[in-house]
Amino acid sequence: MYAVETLNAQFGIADHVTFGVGAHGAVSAVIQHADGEAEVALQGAQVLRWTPRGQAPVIWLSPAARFSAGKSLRGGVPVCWPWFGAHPEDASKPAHGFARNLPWQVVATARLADATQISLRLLPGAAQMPFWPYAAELSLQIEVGATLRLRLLTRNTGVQPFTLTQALHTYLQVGDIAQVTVEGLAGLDYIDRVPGRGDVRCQQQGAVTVAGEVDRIYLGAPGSVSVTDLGLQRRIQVSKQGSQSYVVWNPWIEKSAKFGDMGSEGYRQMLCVETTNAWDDTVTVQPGTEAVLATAYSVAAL
Ligand code: TA6
Repeated sequence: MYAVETLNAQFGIADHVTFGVGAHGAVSAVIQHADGEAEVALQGAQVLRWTPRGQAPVIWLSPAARFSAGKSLRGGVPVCWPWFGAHPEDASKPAHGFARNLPWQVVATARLADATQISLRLLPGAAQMPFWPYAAELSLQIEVGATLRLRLLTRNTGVQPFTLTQALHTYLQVGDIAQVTVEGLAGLDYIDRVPGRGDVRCQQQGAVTVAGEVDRIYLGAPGSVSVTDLGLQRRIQVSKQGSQSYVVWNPWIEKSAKFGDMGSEGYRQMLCVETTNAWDDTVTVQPGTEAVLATAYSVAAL
């Protein structure tokens, strides 16, 4: 499916963009810049890791992550599109849509002043028509440096509008989840998605902490949030555009064990803070127009 030699000939940039097969088994691009390094799997255009210079990795990839065609690796930044979570009408369809499970094409790479950039594209085809009967072009632009920037662009290339829910489903690496707080969501309503809680609507009191399974869709969340990690003595700043919701998720012990690909105690070293269009934060894309979901991550020592 991917010819690494051809990719390096066409899109490789010495010391900045190199294609190969990673330890996890996926064909990926290693993206380098003086201020940071990342790896992007071509299946799903999935950022697998990002490490700013002088920092511990910021994007978490499960130590048990192993590539298999058609399934995203556990961790990184899975692209959930054209729906977030279970399909609204048919639970037999893949959770979080199909974009993360399909091979994307590299369209460009570039050296910028403050980052190294790679752009990838997905054209949903006949195989998706039975359950997503629309014409669209999906592209993801990734910029790697001291900041990690992701820009997911959906263009409606058909003649009928469609409505999206979507997410950049980011797994952040933390020192110990017991010493982590998320600021910037206080006072917002959230939907509690933990099974058995009935999708009850709650209000966030103060900073978010995790001492059990957390699966929340925060609504009316226009701005940025920060993740304070006492274990790694750092603060991760998350900003976004094109979204009014965030998802905060940690599977905790029991669900991690059921997944089987979280690694032992993996749940202690990760927290998903996802930039989303989820729940009632949907996006309708008219023919000939485009919608952008963008997010950026930066880190500062405490
Ligand atoms: O974003 C949180 C969530 O929807 C959880 O409910 C859980 O399902 C998680 O995504 C991971 O989903 P996945 O299909 O990647 O195992």
